[in-house]
Amino acid sequence: MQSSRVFIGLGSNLGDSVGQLVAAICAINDLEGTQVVNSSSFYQSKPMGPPDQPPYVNAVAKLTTTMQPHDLLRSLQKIETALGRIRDGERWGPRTVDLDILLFGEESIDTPDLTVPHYGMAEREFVLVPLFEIAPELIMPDGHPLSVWVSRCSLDGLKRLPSSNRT
Ligand code: ROI
Repeated sequence: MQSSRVFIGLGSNLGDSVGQLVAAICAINDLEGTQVVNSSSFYQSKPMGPPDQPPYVNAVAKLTTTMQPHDLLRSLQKIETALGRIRDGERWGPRTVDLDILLFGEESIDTPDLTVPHYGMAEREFVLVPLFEIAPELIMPDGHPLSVWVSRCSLDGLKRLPSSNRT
C-alpha cells in the first residue's frame, strides 16, 4: 500500500506537558500502518494568542503512514481526547494536547475540518524550528527552502529543552 511522509506539530500547555507529548508520540506510533520515524527536541514557547496562559511545550514528529488524511485526522483527535483534551470552544485557549497535521506528502487539502499545509505554519517559530531540526532539507509549499521560512520568523521566547526533560 502507498505510504505517505507526514509531519505532525504537537503542543501542550496544561498539566504534564512533556509527559503528554511523549504519550502522544507513542500513541501515534501505535496507529495502524503508521510509524514515527523521527521526532524533534521539545521546545518551550511563548503562547501565541491570549497571553494570560502558561507557556507551551512544542515538538514536531515525522511519520510514514498508509492512512488517508481524514482518517489520520480522526485518529489524532481520538488521541487528543484520550489524553484529556476538552474542546470547550475557546479560540486559542490553553490545551492539554494539540496534534496538527502540518504536511501530508505533497498534498494540498482544503476542507472545512482540515487544511494542509497547515495554515499558520509560516508565522509559528514553535513549528518551524523543530521542523527544521528533523527536516532541514524541506522545500516549503511556496517553493522556498524551510531555512528561509525559519530565518523570517521571530525566535522570541523559544527555548530548546534539555533531553533530560523528556523522560
Ligand atoms: N502557542 C504556542 N506557543 N504553541 C502552541 O502549540 C500553540 N497552539 C495554539 C495557540 C493557541 C494558537 N497558541 C500556541 O493552538
